[in-house]
Amino acid sequence: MSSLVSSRLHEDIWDNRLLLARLITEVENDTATGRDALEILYPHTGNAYIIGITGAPGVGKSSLVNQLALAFRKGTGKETKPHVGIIAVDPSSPFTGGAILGDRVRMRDLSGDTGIFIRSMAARGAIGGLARTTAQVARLMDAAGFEVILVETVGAGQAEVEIASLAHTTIVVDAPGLGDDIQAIKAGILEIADILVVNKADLPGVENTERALQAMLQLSNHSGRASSAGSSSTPVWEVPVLRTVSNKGEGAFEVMENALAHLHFLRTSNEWEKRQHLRIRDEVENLVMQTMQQHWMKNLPPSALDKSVEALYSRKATPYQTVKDLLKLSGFNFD
Ligand SMILES: Nc1nc2c(ncn2[C@@H]2O[C@H](COP(=O)(O)OP(=O)(O)O)[C@@H](O)[C@H]2O)c(=O)[nH]1
Ligand SMILES: [Mg+2]
Repeated sequence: MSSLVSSRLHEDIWDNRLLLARLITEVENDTATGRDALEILYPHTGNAYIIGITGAPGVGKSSLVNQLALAFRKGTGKETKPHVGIIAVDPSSPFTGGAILGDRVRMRDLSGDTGIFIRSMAARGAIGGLARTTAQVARLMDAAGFEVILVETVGAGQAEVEIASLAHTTIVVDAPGLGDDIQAIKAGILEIADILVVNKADLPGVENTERALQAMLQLSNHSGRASSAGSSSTPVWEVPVLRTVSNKGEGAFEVMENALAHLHFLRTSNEWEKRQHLRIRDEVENLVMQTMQQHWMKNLPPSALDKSVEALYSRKATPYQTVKDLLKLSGFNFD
């Protein structure tokens, strides 16, 4: 076991931000140290409230995340301030790319506050998939005592929808004038929204964007949620549509309050348990598949796959039989 990981890891990571940063790198690289850390820390996780913030590039996600972090740090004045972890995932940018720097600059309001920890990640370099890595980085922050974790993703493809499903509350951000209202439904993004935010409410066209979102919400209500809405005993979450001007900090407090209301809804209905169980099941299934695949590849004789491809190419072998043979060569036997 590496010197980074000890049985005291939970206490160490709690007050050692540098250790957290190093463990995140280990997890991103899927090293043995990273895996050991995740195993040791697992009993200390499950406490963080994870909020996903997603939407097209340029709508103002980073600006909103910045403002939300500040809002959570200010709190409502009653309770102790939560520690806020931020994970900014931008699959389109390499690790040294401009977007990362841009995020750093934009999030500079937050620097100096030791209750906030920011980590940028890019798709390239995420071994074993961005969704897995993001979930594990969130878990490290959770174990390190961050009560609120904000995950910013570009809402484009399936991977980003998966990352968003990591969140307890998903905020989908739109903005006027981008013409991406239709895009949002296409990507299935609207279905995952617990809260809709129209950012850049200072720009013309905000009413149009709002109206388009409301209309789409009604459509999806009629199809998807009609049955649960019908029974009066089942609590139903009505997706709010909120306005923000995130570069000026307007509206972030309401977004936070709505997020907390959604958290309360999850806790008081059976949704929380249901979602957690689904997520854990998903994770185990994915890990089993990944582990089997790795085992298969590791134990396969060097040229076996090439030979099989050649045999299939010349029609001397058949696909299903080949798969059986290849699995057998790695020690799997399904007969
Ligand atoms: N006019 C206006 N500009 C905004 C607002 N929020 C963010 N911006 C600007 O929009 C640009 C993109 O913002 P950013 O937060 O990086 O968007 P992201 O790509 O979704 O993370 C930046 O230049 C921001 O300053 C807003 O509410 N109104
Ligand atoms: Mg951003």
